[in-house]
Amino acid sequence: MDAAHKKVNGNYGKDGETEEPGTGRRRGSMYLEEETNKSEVISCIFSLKEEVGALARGLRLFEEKGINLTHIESRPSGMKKDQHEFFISVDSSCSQALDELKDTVPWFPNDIQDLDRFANQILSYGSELDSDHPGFTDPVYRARRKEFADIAFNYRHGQIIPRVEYTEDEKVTWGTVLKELKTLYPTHACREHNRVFPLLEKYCGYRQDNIPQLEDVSRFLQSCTGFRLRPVAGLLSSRDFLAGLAFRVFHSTQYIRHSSKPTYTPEPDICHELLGHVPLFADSGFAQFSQEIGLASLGAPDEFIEKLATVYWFTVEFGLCKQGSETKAFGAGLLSSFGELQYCLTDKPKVLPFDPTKTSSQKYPITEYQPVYFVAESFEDAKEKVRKFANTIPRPFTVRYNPYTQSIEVLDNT
Ligand code: HBI
Ligand code: NLE
Ligand code: FE
Repeated sequence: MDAAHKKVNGNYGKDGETEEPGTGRRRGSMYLEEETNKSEVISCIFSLKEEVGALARGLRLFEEKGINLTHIESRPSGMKKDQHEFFISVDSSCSQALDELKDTVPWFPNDIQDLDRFANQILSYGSELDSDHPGFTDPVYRARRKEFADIAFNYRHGQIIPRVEYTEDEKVTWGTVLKELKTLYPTHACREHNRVFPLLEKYCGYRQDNIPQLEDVSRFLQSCTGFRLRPVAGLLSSRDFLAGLAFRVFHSTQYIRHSSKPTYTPEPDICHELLGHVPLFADSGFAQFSQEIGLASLGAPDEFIEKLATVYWFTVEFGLCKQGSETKAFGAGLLSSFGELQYCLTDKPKVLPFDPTKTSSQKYPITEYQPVYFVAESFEDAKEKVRKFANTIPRPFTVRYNPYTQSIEVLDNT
């Protein structure tokens, strides 16, 4: 074995624990990781689901690109029982072709269980707070955040979401946020939010003196639209976060904002998730719209992920919609913030019609009220527009969610 080969093998084991192998049923499934070395041999690893013909189909991709393989070996995947990992070397003259193949399609989850792989990919470790966070200097708050982060890190698909006993301090914070927002909902929230909210009070323990449990809320959502919650330690990348929506899975934080600032936080927290997001995910039109963004994101190139994240921002987070002759709020960031919910329907911000081609390139601040909002005609209309927009994303396949198997079906366009 040459030195280069050893080097790659060294990474092989390490990366096997943290990286994202694909499933090999299609182009988008192949995850390639490359190593170059002095002797001009290029090596990489990819993984395939164990099924008849998987390797033959995988190797055909190399053939199509005219890539000459000089070495191949395999081992069972340490991460997934039904997968094998393949270590290959190619001629250095094939480096560009290999880059093209790697760029073809980023990895994305195929089955709902694949979402377990996102758990420890939190942007800047979940329990670490930025130094300007009000809880940064509070050791009690920091320790508490660590407890929540551990629940999320250990969670696996299909498990019951662990119940949390919230402290008196935390309940007071929740009560304050809920009380203030409830005075605005009748006039400022969209009709879907106002329709669902009483059901959450009736079935899920939404009360001023009680912070609802994610498990109860998740079950309720599943009975409404099939959406479910999964606990998450902090911010996921846009790509990971949006992929969850394709499976009707919403990654939800479980901790609450610091008590010193109940009316505003730049981070998602349980108030934001339960008061802002959950009521809308119980609406079938909105659920379909959200899943559509998620499906559009699967395997999309980075620049489109950014565009879809922006579309998400101006709809699911900060969207306005027409209802009769009025404009109402449906974005969760509005519905969980007393100040911004009031502000968004005044004449101070600029309001533009929702149009994904334009909306997707609008710049926005994340720690202050939005200077620009977009208003949708309806969830149905917004969904159609996102679907058309998704068709402009360069992908060599189309995707469809199969709710019976809870997996993504890929239709090859090539
Ligand atoms: N991660 N946990 C979590 N919660 C969010 O609301 C969230 C996220 N990552 C990205 C994100 N939201 C959006 O701003 C878009 O990038 C999708
Ligand atoms: N600013 C919102 C709030 O205070 O509830 C949270 C927004 C999270 C994206
Ligand atoms: Fe949110």
